[in-house]
Amino acid sequence: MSGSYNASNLTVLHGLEPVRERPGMYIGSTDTVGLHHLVWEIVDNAVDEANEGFGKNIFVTIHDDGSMEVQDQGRGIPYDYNSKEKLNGFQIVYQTLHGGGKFDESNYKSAGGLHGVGASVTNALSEWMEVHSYKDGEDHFCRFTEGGKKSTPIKDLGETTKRGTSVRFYPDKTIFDDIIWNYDRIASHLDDQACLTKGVTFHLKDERTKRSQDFFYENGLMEYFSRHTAGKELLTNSVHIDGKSDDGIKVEVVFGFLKDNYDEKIISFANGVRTGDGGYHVTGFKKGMTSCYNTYGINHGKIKSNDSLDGDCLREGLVCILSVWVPEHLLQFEGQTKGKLGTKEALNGVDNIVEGKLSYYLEEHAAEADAVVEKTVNEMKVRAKTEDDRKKERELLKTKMSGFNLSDKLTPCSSKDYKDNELFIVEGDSAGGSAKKGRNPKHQAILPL
Ligand code: 0RA
Repeated sequence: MSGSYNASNLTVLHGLEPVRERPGMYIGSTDTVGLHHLVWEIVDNAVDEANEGFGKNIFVTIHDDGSMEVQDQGRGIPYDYNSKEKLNGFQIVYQTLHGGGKFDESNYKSAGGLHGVGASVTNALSEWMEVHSYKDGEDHFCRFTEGGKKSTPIKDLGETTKRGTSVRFYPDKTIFDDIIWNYDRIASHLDDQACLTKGVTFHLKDERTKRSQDFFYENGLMEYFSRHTAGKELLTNSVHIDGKSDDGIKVEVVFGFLKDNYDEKIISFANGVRTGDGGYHVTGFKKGMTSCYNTYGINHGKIKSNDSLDGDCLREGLVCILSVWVPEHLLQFEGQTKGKLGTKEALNGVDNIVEGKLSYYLEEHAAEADAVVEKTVNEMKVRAKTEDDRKKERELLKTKMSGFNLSDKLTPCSSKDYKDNELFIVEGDSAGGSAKKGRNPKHQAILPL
């Protein structure tokens, strides 16, 4: 495929240069984590296309030569010339920064890359990239080289029965520490994506080892929940809530409580990205949930009207999968690794949806609600007990400590006339020894560290 074009046909663009100058700003790092971001960006485009209802399969292949391929069954990239942008479709998607993967700006874009900057970042950090658009029965092809700087003219490769887009790239060795794909990392990412994109199968194939795996969730988060709790005894059935806030934030959450378990496990996502550090959506969920169990507890006489359930105690044994899709103009990630949702609107958005639906659910499932309230009240008693013990222990230590010396290493001076006294802090015991010899014992104290 290479070699059949000549230099006079090459398009030179400077648009991607900033990505090569500061890769960290776009993919976080140039270590193995950053390397894999190149794949997430390409997978995002395929997922976006599937989320819009185009394509039920996404194929991810790690090739023998170290290149990576992602193929979808969507509408195919429109390769024709876009007179407004003065670029063809391949150029817009793969050579334009912040141009995103779509011309028809979809409202809820996957943001697997750090800033959801799009597939052009992958191109910018690749030695080469080859793209096929299978559209209207025809195969159109383009190859980029030198970090997306050069591209062949679009080639019509004739008829095809395929449909969708295929992207294959080889990362730039001068940018990345090592080009070593990690099968497990990719598998786990695709597993997450599959649960968030129900009905779509992600096929992973590793040509190096012949290992392969499919990821598919018919019921999305609910199935993810049941797989995560498999073999564990549940205190309640799982609760499934979904809805859309006034700001257009789509919320889906599945949660339940494990029996005899005191961990809190909240797995959260925002626009398909795992938010390992939580954020406003998680806070909103906690707020809504605590409020509903409190209202239930008070209305049903399980807790006194001026008492309330402690959120931490309530969440012991909780397993929760929370996913939100924030419209692009509100989407914001925070923190060093962008693992935290910074969209403030998500707090009230999630809270309102959870409160609205969970309050009904609890009234209709009183036995389950009672079990959770009872578990929480018990846990609060246990904690109060330890709190009492702690208080007692502190009092005890306080009395023991009276008459306590700052340090047994301190060599005090004899005078109690503080304003004439000096304290010498010296490094090490031997320095302390010398200082002791040369000091004025009346006014000079020595403390070796
Ligand atoms: C712009 C418009 C249309 C599809 C796409 C972009 C598109 C981009 C990518 C990138 C990877 N896979 C993709 N699949 C589709 C819609 C074109 C139409 O309406 O036919």
